[in-house]
Amino acid sequence: MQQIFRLIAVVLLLSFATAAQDNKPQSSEDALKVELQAKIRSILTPTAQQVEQLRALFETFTSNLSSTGTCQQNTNKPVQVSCEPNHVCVPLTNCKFKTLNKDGNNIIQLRNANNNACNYLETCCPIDKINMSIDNDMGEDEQAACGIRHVNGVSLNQKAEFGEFPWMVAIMLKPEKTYFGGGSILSPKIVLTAAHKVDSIDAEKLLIRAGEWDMNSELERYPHIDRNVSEILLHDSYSKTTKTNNIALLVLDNSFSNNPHISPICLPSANAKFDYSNCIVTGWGQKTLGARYEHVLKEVTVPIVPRDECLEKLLAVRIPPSHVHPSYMCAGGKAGFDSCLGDGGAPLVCPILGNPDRYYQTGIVAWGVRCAMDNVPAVYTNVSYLLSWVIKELDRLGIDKQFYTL
Ligand SMILES: *[C@@H]1O[C@H](CO)[C@@H](O)[C@H](O)[C@H]1NC(C)=O
Ligand SMILES: *[C@@H]1O[C@H](CO)[C@@H](O)[C@H](O)[C@H]1NC(C)=O
Ligand SMILES: *[C@@H]1O[C@H](CO)[C@@H](O)[C@H](O)[C@H]1NC(C)=O
Ligand SMILES: CC(=O)N[C@H]1CO[C@H](CO)[C@@H](O)[C@@H]1O
Repeated sequence: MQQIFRLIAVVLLLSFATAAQDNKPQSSEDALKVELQAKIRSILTPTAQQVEQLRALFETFTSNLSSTGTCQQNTNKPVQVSCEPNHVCVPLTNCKFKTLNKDGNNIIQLRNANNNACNYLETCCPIDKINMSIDNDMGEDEQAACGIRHVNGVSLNQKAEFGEFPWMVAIMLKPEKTYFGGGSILSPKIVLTAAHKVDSIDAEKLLIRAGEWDMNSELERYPHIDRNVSEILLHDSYSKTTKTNNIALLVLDNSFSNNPHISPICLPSANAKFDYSNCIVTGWGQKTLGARYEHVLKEVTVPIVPRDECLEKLLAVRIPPSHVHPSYMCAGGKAGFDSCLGDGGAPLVCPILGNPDRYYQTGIVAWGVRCAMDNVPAVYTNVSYLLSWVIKELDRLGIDKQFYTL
């Protein structure tokens, strides 16, 4: 039945598109309605109850035909699909049934078994509760403080929630917009990433996407925002051959305006205290080596591993300590929980002691030995170690410290 509804929805929309093109007068529009209804009946020979459902669905789509026959259906909106009697799938924002929260919190429920007729970013909404014109106020208030995670209950399957890590950006390659690596926002115009991701590429080739969550969907509460890169700054002592001091800043051509789902991460102060046991790495990279890139942002909780212990564990898999420059640090090493290929440049953040909902960026995903192997930590750029360079550059660029300071 589900399939039939989808089919009808498509048929109806196509018909209206045709009607709109022809700019038919009222009379032929009415004729079209009658004809469509007759067609649907003849194709389906539905039961009385189904007729009622179809009528409701039909009314939903026909209600927005103006008297000139012009289709008012916003063609950028996803096709509405009936999910149960007198309900259609609409973006969560457009169903008055749900309470919405400006922060982007508590909005997304991951695939819900009772609601699996709709895309997981949509909801099965009673037809009389649909409001396609609910205001999409972006809440352009003050710039949000740094490092505030929008915690949203449990995260299933290591997936993050929409808007949960507002500093997270995807670095993409133009013109195809292919996912290339991760980064984090330090200020509306500055992105932090790993130097090895951007040491051989022109700034014009890069596109920075903030506020993204599901790469395959446009149904998120707030749209993602893309920015071009005007300059790539590699650490003064970065070595392309040995990859030491693996840190870079990207200067954007335009700022990310204030949005509830886009805000900076905090940089640690020189004597900052972290909770080392519950750090989080986020990215759209693979979960395990060979897996496909994730469409939905994933988060993995990893502990920081002290340097001595890390060198020992890496030596056990034949990585000599000399390969782990002091500008690197280690985290993770629990089978199945790791950053992986494609996460390069993505932030590793740790809760601030005494301030558990706020985070400092402690690391940048750099390299590892395969992925998610038991007892083999992954290697991250140590942000604290290279902090003086970052601050020096931010000061030179005239970036207000308030953006990235707790
Ligand atoms: C739909 O939402 C808009 C914006 O919030 C509101 O002004 C309007 O009254 C709503 N319409 C209905 C029918 O509730
Ligand atoms: C980025 O630059 C390209 C030209 O290279 C331009 O067409 C595009 O609109 C720019 N995008 C943004 C988001 O500024
Ligand atoms: C990172 O570098 C800082 C500053 O040199 C150092 O104090 C800290 O121990 C390093 N972190 C790790 C986990 O190695
Ligand atoms: C299904 C649908 O999009 N219905 C809309 C038709 O237009 C009115 C007002 O323009 C909206 O209130 C409906 O939600």
